[in-house]
Amino acid sequence: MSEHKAKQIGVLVMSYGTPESMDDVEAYYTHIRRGNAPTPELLAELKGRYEAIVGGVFPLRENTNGQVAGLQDKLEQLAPGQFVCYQGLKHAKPYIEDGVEQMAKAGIKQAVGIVLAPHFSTMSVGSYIKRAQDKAAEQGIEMTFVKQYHLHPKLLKALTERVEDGLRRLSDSSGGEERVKVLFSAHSLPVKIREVGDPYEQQLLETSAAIAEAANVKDWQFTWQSAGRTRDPWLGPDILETLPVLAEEGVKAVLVAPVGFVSDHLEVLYDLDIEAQAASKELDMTLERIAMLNRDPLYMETLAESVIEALDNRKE
Ligand code: FEC
Repeated sequence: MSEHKAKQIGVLVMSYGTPESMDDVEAYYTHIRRGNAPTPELLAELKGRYEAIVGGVFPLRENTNGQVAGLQDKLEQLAPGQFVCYQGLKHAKPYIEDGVEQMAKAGIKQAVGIVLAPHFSTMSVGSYIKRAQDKAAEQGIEMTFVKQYHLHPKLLKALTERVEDGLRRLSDSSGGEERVKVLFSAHSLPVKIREVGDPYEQQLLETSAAIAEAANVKDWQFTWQSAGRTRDPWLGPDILETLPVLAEEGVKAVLVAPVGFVSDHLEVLYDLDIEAQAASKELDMTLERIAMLNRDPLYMETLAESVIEALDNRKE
């Protein structure tokens, strides 16, 4: 092991993961379902959704790769030679454990973990952290984690700019319609997260309120999306329930801001751009969506500063 590597800090950048090809969808879905293979109907339905987003491409892979590279560049600017990024995915290769193992093989002794999702839930970020922590302990790596960054000023700035831009587009596409509603959204989770005092809902509302204030948006609300296909009750209302209520209230134009997500992927490109878009057309409403962050420089700075801060806090 080189002396240099032993002093470098590993950064485990964790993301949801996506299949590598259509043949991979079954294994991916089985992993999401904790080893239970989906029924043929569920599998066909999921493959259909991937087919619908530009013919079965998996944009999340390229976007995650870009974000990891972008974070590495930004860290290099802020602290030359100090950090080296590794990727660890929740439901696809390279898995979180693979990323930790790669760090160990490279001789890394100290690492910071960060998830490409700004809000903490025991069921989301908490479970990424647990897997990374367990593997790091086994490999003798000392790890610290960024748990959330939902109020980082640069994240809020990037999202506020997108809301302002979305409102301009909406004004053009709806012919200057006055009854405009901004709908902030995020991935739903099972209602049982409330039993453990999970901060997820509160953090999402805080992000939404901060952006609304900065963009001077008076008429907004939060709604859920993309609930899983399980028997558990999920947090609601879902966007597909919210849209008809808004139409009933006379809202004619909606800007969706999926602040719980940071990339273009299935839950945005299908659930919003295809499904919610079709629902709004049925209701005679205009719907626009804010652009996703992907490799936005302000998002890269948010991640880099959060990593450095987590490391500094640990040293104190
Ligand atoms: O583009 C892609 O290929 C992947 C898009 C994708 C993202 C994503 C993010 C989150 N999920 C979260 C929670 C759950 C829970 C279940 C669940 C199920 C699915 C299924 C697909 C899927 N999720 Fe996902 N999620 C993405 C895709 N998710 C596909 C399976 C089919 C379906 O139900 O639609 C339910 C698991 C179970 O069966 O018990 C819970 C959360 C996030 C946002 C935070 C994060 O990125 O980690 C929370 C992107």
